[in-house]
Amino acid sequence: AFVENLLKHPTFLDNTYHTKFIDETPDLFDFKPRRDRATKILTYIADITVNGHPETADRPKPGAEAIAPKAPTPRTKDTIPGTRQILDQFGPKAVADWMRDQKQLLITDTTMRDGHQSLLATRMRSIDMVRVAPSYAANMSGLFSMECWGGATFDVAYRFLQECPWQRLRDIRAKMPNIMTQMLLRASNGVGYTNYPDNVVQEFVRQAATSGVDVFRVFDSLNWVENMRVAMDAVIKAEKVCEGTICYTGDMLDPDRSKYDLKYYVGMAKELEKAGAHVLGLKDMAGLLKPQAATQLVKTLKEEVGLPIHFHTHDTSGAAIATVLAASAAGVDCIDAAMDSFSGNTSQPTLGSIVESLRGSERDTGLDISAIREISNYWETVRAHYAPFESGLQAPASEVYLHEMPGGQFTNLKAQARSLGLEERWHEVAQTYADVNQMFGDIVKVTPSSKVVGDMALMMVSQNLTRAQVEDPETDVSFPDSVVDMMRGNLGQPPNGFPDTILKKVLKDEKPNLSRPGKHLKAVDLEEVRKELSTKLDGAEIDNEDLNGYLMYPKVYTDYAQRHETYGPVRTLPTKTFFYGMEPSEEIAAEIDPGKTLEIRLQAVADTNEEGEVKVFFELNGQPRTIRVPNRM
Ligand code: BTN
Ligand code: 3PY
Ligand code: ZN
Repeated sequence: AFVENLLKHPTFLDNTYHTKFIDETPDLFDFKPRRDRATKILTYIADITVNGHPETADRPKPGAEAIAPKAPTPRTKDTIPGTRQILDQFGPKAVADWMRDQKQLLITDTTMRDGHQSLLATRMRSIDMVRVAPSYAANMSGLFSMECWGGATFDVAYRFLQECPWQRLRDIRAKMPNIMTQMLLRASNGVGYTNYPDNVVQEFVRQAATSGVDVFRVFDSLNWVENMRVAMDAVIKAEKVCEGTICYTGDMLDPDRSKYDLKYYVGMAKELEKAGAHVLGLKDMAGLLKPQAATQLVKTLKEEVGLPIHFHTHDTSGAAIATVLAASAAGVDCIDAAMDSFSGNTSQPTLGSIVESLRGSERDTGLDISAIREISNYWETVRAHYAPFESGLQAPASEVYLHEMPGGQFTNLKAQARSLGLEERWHEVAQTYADVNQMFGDIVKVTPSSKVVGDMALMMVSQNLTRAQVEDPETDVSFPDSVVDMMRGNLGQPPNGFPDTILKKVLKDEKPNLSRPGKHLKAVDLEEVRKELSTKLDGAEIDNEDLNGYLMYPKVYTDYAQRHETYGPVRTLPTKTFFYGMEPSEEIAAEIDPGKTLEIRLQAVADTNEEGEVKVFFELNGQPRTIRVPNRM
């Protein structure tokens, strides 16, 4: 068995065998049958080639425009100093001072996070991001930051893309050493959908900072500053940029909706400043801030609060660029935009168009439009590979001012409605979403509170329930778990709490918990959990990144880890291969370690035998290899 293990060991197969190899490679003495990474990857390709990928079945296929993406040539090999160097050399307060001193409008590129979260159900794979990172570093070094982590990307990476989100972060960071990376952190909800114990949030932030996050946009889904402090303090402790964030909702200028008026936002901004934020984030997750309101809000916040302001919006209405330009004229320091081919509709407004709109003005961004076009062309080719995840949304719409759904939720909820057979009743879902919001007391709707409102709206439409019926003490209603959880206080409290009518109806005699959820959650014994996870995974070594993945998402993480054991580093496969497998005579390359590349050619696929298995014939680095997989079709 030893010799067999030795001969099959990837290092041996790849001719990098050397005399110290046996001493340094104790797994040769582990006689459990263990397959090398090349075999694992071939197994994955064979399986997808024969059975298809479950996520792309019955979805539109990429067209002829889905050619292999080629990143623009970096215009220099030198590292041009950027915002990252300011942070590393002088710290987060210096970044904030620098922001305030700039005349030009600063820009964060959201393509690698919110752009694909809002347009492609968060399905963009790391390889498509990492490949273009050197082009950004060389050709777009004037960007303020690159949003590339957090929000929904964390669990989607494990859950659907079979890749490690931490590795994505490290790889982008390594190839883009001059632009600050940015993440979206849901405060006490981490990158999950519920509040975590304080020490889990602290440990997550520490690890994210260690693995490469520079700017943390911290928000709470009910705008409760009290529930943001643990996360904000952890960012400050890690000496990274803490962007304490206000979520914008409703319509500040509507006298009938005075709950979220100018005074409310100024008050919250002051609280965030006191809590130690370096930058004030203004997060308009649904794209509700109108140009006139932006002028007033930004002007007032600049006067009343000393922090630089970073504005984020979505173009669901089609009016986002007008709002960005109004905010710019009112003195906002930084804004978010997506590269042109990943912009518009539920995503961010168009980066190149903002740059062009400001050209020659006082707030000229100084970014190179030809570099932007090249990078946007790259993203266009990337996007073509994700056709199965396109939402089919045809046009922007003012209906967003009615339903107020966040850009990241809109297409998701639409897909959920479709799967419940409610597709033709979508506008009813939108109206019901608005009704639920009022029933809950007019709350901020952003992950995870937006999911609760969405769950309730879908339940009501599918059961033909009106708001009046739900509120009627005489009608029996069975509420979604997420609604019960939120009414119990497990996401914290909105301004003035939840209305009594809905609380009584959902909780009956149970008393809600009105204090910060983290106060009641017991600290987790991290080393105990590490042992528990290791045991679950047959004694595997658990590093801090793995531990943090498991703490956020126990089942999603272990499922990922088990599939990783079977399929190996499939993140290195081209996106087309990952979702569709290979065709006979096709050749691809997968770089499984720096400088270590597998050249894979699919020779042929045999017929299914009597045991229901299919033999798939490959050439791996010129050597024939046969893989057998079950035919599950
Ligand atoms: C998932 O959707 O469950 C994650 C993607 C990886 C699933 C792999 S793909 C090959 C094999 N066939 C399946 O149906 N699931 C696994
Ligand atoms: C997220 O939390 O994922 C969001 O994008 C909220 O806007
Ligand atoms: Zn957003």
